[in-house]
Parts: sequence; C-alpha cells; structure tokens
Amino acid sequence: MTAGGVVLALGGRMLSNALGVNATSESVTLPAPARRVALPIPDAAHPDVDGLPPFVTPNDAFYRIDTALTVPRVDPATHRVAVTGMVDRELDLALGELLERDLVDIPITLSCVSNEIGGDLVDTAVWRGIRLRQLLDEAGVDPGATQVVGRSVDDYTCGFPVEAAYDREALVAVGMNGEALPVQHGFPVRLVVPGLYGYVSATKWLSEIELTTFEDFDQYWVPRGYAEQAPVKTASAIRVPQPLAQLAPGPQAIAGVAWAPSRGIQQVEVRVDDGPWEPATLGEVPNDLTWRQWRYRWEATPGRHRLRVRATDATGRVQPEQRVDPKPDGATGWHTIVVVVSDA
Ligand SMILES: Nc1nc2c(c(=O)[nH]1)N[C@H]1C(S)=C(S)[C@@H](COP(=O)(O)O)O[C@H]1N2
Ligand SMILES: [Mo]
Repeated sequence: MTAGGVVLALGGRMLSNALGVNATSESVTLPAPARRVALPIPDAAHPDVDGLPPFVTPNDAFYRIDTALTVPRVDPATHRVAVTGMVDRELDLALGELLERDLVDIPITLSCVSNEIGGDLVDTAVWRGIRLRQLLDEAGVDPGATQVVGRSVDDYTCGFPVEAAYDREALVAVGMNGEALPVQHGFPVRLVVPGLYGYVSATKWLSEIELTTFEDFDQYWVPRGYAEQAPVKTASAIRVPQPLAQLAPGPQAIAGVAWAPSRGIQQVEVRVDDGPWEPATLGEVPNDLTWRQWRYRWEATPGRHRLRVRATDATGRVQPEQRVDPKPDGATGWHTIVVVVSDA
C-alpha cells in the first residue's frame, strides 16, 4: 500500500470515529489528499494592493446562495451518496466509503449566474474532493446519457453535460480550504464544476448523482426561466478603488479580478474616460480554473473620472461591451465606476 493509501485509510477511520448524530463540519477530521495535483497558489497570484481581497477567499467570506430557508443539517454518520439512472451499475456509498477514494485539492473559482456586473457573487477556494469522472467510471455511464443531475437532501437539483465531468476537473467535494465543508456551503458533500454557473453545477448537501438526458429532466431553475446550459461568461470587476471614492492626484492603484474559469484569462485592460485601453499587470494563476487578479498604475489627475475594465479569455475572445441582465444565462457588460480626484 502506498503512503497515500495509509493516510486515506486512517482518514476514513478518523472520520467514522468523529461521527456522531450531532456531528457537524467542526467535528469531522478530513482525510488528506492522496497527492497534491494542484500547484501551490503562487505568491504572485495576489497583487499587493490595499483593499484587494485575497486570491483564495476565506470560508467565512465566501459568497452564499441557496434556496434553503434553514440550512440542511446532514448527519455524516448515516449520509449516503447514490449514483443512479443511465449507468451499468448503480452505486450507493456511505460517506466513509466515498472518502476511501483518491482525494485531490484543486483551486476553482465559483460564480453565480445572478452576479451583476461588478457584483461579488464570485469567489475562489481550494476544493478537496473525489473526481466526479472517477465515480462515473465506476458506475459505467450509458453512452446515451447526456446530463449529470445532482440532487440534494433538500430537493434542489442541478444539471450539466456529461462531458463537463471529463473535459475538466469536476469534483464531488468534501473540503474547502483545508477544512470540511462549512454547513452553509454544503456539508458534508457537494459538487463543484469549473466554468459552469453554480445553479447548473454546484449542488450542496449532495445525496444523488443521476445520469439522464436533457430531454428527460429539467433541473430546478429551468422551469423558473433560467437556461438549461450555463457556461460562465468572461467577466471582470474593479475592486479598488470603490465607486465614488475620493482620491488624491498622482499615482493610484486600480485593481480587481477577472474570470473565465476553464478557459483562463489572457489579458485585462483598463480605460480611463475616453482614453486608450491600457493593459493591466496580471497576477499569476495556479491553473485556468480560477480567477486572475490584476493591477494597473494610474496617474490620477484632478476631476471626476470614469474607470472601466474588460478581460480577454485565453481563446482570444474579448468580454462583450453590451449589457445584458443576469437572467437567463449570466450578465455581460464592462464594469464601470466613477471616482473623484481632488485638486491637491
Ligand atoms: N442544495 C442546493 N445547492 C445549491 C443551491 C441551492 O439553492 N441548493 N444553489 C446553487 C447556486 S445558485 C450557487 S451560485 C451555488 C453557490 O454555492 P455557495 O453558496 O457555496 O457559494 O450553489 C448551488 N448549489
Ligand atoms: Mo447561483
């Protein structure tokens, strides 16, 4: 047995020892990842600008969106995850059995379709989980299946193309930034699929993964007017300075985030008033599944100024200027803020 296997077996035992009826994420010891697939987050991922949030969002600051009036409390001692539907053999796994599989740590940016231009329903965590494709291969996916549906204990459903489980690092996640999932982020297990909005991909309090087709099943938000398929649109936002900030003239840092997870960001540009688009300096990234932080040095002159940002993804496509609303499949438009620079 490899060293990694020993860690996992021990981790599984620690988990079951910690399981009680009132077990919550605080009482669960998470197994270590078998091997570190993710490169460490580079120091240069985060430009050193006052007020720019960290590259990895702390768990207690991570945005939260769900339909739950009260957060489901799932007992990890009895919780099971089933793989059902168009498969050769259905799986029905206790949490401890799930954790016997290889765990990986992967930094992924998650975003909400409801995020307005410049909004903050987007964050980045290092997710620990089992690769979804590993579970799907164990079950044996019927070639006719086109949709993976994730069901939760509170009857929420997401749905996304089967290919997304294979062409990117989609996770059945049990950990977030080195801790068990916080209750409000889906304890004890959830889905995380890079590059797809959360509503189609990120079922929290996950109880079942069903293989089906798009014709046969509409996920929760589809009858409510949202798109059946929803890849994350290339987006960028200014985080520093704040809208309507009062600044001194002279050198000022403009900084923010840009994201096109699963494609990656190739360029970010800033435009002051009607001036030319100027390239921002990009932070490094651990992979193409996360946002990219950026900074731009501006020589601020007295008066009122309009600052804008736009990003280009790694396929070379520039973020569109046209403003569209978040419904049905995500907002577009360039984030624009106004700041006021004093005379002296
Ligand atoms: N069970 C359940 N899972 C859910 C949802 C929900 O309402 N219920 N909302 C989804 C949406 S719309 C988003 S954007 C992400 C948000 O995940 P977070 O709250 O951990 O940021 O969870 C997804 N998973
Ligand atoms: Mo969302």
